[in-house]
Amino acid sequence: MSRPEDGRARLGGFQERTERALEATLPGAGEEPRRLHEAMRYSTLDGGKRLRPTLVYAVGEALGAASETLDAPACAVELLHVYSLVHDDLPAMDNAALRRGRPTCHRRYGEANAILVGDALQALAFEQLIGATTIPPRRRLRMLAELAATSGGHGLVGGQFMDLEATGRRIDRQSLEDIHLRKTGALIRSAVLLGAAAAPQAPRRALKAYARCIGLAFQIKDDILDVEGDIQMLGKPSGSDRARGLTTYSELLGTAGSARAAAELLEEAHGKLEPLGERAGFLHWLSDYIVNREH
Ligand code: GRG
Repeated sequence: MSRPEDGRARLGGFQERTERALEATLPGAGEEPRRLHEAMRYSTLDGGKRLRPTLVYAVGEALGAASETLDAPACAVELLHVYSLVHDDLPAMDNAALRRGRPTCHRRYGEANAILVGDALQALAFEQLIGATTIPPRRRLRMLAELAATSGGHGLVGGQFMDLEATGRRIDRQSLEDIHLRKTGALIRSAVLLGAAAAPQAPRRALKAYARCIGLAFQIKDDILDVEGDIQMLGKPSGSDRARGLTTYSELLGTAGSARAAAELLEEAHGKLEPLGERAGFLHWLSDYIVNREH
């Protein structure tokens, strides 16, 4: 992508498309039980950078997938992400007060309701894919298998479990990487692989390696922002990871060392996109954006 403004415009386009697709997917606020559906909409709509759905669209389009087959996987990944945020913010986990610049779901709707909101969002993610009949059944099954693996004990839930066990203990870089590859990394991998699964052919091995690099780089940047960012930009207070006693990249490598590690992973990520050639223009731009973002 030659001009930065072209990248921004495409990101904006995918963000708007995601918003429309989510709006069409979520139950209406007037549907019973109303408060549950209102809370699901509150947590999901009108917020967030939509990086994961954008990755679905970007990978799918680069590989020639029909654009109407990408809305369902893009929504599914974002719904799973929002579920993980709602549950991660709960008092038993992060006990966070703010998310995306607003009170967290449990602060606004109560703890028990927020647990149910997360559960319902997770189920909706799978329903989305099951009902996406424009995607041939074999490809849909592949997407469902990937999303299920991302959700379970070897993915988000396992990573969160390990994270809780490591709270208050200093862990080494290898263990930290292991946790983040299951949490943040797994969702980003799903986004990339669901986009790939929508296409007739995909260089899956290169894309998996790309997703690994960009997932880790995303997390390292998240840790840097947790030290350097401010509440206005982040939509939540900074310093929350350290306050919870979690080991962070910034703590292990220092801010300059973390920035170097992120830059190395970014360079590696660019290299992994080589098999896509010129079709990967926007993915290159998006990779830079993920690592250089300010929130
Ligand atoms: C299953 C409870 C449970 C948790 C799963 C992925 C995960 C584990 C928790 C997410 C919580 C979290 C804050 C992780 C740190 C990195 C991260 C995913 C930050 C938020 O992602 P952004 O910056 O957020 O893309 P927006 O709001 O832009 O979508």
